[in-house]
Amino acid sequence: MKRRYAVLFRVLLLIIALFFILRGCRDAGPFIYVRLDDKSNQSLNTDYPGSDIDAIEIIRDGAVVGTANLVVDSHLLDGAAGNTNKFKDLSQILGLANYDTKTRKNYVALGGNGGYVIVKMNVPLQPGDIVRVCEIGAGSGGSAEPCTVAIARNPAGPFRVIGKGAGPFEVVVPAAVD
Ligand SMILES: [Ca+2]
Repeated sequence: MKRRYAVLFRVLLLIIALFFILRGCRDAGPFIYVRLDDKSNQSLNTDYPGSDIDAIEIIRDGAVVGTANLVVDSHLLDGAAGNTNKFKDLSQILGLANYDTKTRKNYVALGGNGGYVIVKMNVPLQPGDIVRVCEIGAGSGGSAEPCTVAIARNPAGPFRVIGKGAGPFEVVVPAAVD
């Protein structure tokens, strides 16, 4: 009987150890995924409903050192009921900002509250880095629509929200992100 308890105890210890090892693997490594969640509730009866994202850039020491290079997940909406979002080309969020003020193209519209996109950056984020979200604001012929910025080590998360803004805006990667 005692022996059986000893075996059970060891199995239990093994399970606990495995749990912590697997958890460590799941959430280790640098922050390299960025998630934008559309928080807008207006301008939803347009061809470009919600937050209009041209690019996500990483700025370090005053220079752009990285951009989004892969869309890993997204949920684009159509805005108001009966409306159609004509800017669903997700490739437009990749690379450097290239919004064309004449043709008013080269961005993706998230579609309003509930729309989101998750991208992988080509450079891991470091504390102190600036994440610049190039949202097409009033200054570029659109209207500024808010979205939140969250970062993660893995595409499935967990994601930590590090800021919110509308129009072109910047958030700093905090030193203590765990
Ligand atoms: Ca673009």
